[in-house]
Amino acid sequence: MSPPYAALRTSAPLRIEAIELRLLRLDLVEPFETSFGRVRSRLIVLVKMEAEGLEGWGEIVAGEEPLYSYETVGTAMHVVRDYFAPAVLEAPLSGLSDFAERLAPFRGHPMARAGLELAYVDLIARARGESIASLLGGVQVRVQAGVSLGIQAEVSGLLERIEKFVRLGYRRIKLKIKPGWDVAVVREVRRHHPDILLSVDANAAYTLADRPHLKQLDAFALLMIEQPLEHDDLLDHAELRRGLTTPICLDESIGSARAARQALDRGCCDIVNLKVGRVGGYSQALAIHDLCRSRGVPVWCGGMLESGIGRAHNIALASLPGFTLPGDISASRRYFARDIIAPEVEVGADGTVEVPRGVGLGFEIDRDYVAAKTETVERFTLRGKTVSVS
Ligand code: SMG
Ligand code: MG
Repeated sequence: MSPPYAALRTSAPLRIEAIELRLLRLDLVEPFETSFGRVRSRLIVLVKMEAEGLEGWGEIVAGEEPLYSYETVGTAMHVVRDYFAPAVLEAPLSGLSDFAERLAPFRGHPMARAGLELAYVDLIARARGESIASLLGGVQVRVQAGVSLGIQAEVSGLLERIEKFVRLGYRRIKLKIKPGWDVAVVREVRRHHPDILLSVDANAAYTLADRPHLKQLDAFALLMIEQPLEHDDLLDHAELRRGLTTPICLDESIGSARAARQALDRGCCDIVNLKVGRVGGYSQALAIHDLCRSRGVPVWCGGMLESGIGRAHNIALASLPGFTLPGDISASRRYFARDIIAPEVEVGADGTVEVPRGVGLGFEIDRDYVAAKTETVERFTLRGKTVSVS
């Protein structure tokens, strides 16, 4: 039997007529602090692809600085402008296999690659008159919401925020941790909330030498500890895992389906945080999903503080059957005073988000707001490039 997303692997040839890269800055409703630094606003890179009178939209999730990963807004603009866009524009594309082959000569830059691929998938979905979720073979009509809470100046501030999101119905609370903001903080949170689904994310802030320290987290019935060790490490995670009872989840270390297979084969993790932006797009994300599902490894949908466009793609992906744990999928208003999609993403009182059924992304793009926030647009066609700066 062909997989549900066979229509994505091979689809009717589409000649991409233009690709636009648009930069816009959105302020976060509050700063977000992780073990590697603090973010106050997001410089969003939107990708628009045009073909046959249709538009597809994607987002590149890279940060402004190489902290979460080596990719940045600057490196992504460079590789798309100089390599990926010319390759995509060169000849009609007939599905994700063709797309992957077209970009295969180039190494790395999965976030830049994903931004283009997301726009292409939105385009295919619109050309077929289907939602992205249905094109992917999504089965869940609502997906489970969770919230990721940054490091705070005081534990009291963290407790207030947990209180608020638990009251709003969010199904899982994730705490960012780092040396100096870990065991004691988790102990205090557990004292106030003995029963919530609670996880922690270290963003690679520890080493194997910290094992005795991390072992103390075993006392708090955490759902998982996410990415405790180096961003590109697999094997030390396997070693750490043998000494802990808290399940280990990998995020940064899973950059591809191959990395996922190696991680599962070698016992490096119990759970996978799947981000379509981090792994280079839907082809890789679907392969990782299928692999984890076949091995009984739970998967959940991560987030990169995306605008509504990136988040709409995350929601579509999270509708697949292997996404059994709540994701870093929160309401638009948790991130921005105003989002760039309509309607905005809402979390229901039961802690779930509806998977839109409309064509493509399933959300309208708030074009006035996008235009008001746009800083630059670069447009690429077969004939060349035009740049406009507002
Ligand atoms: O989009 O809700 C979100 C953010 C979730 O914590 C989150 N993301 O390592 O998982 C992670 C971080 C990466 C982004 S830090 C800028
Ligand atoms: Mg993470």
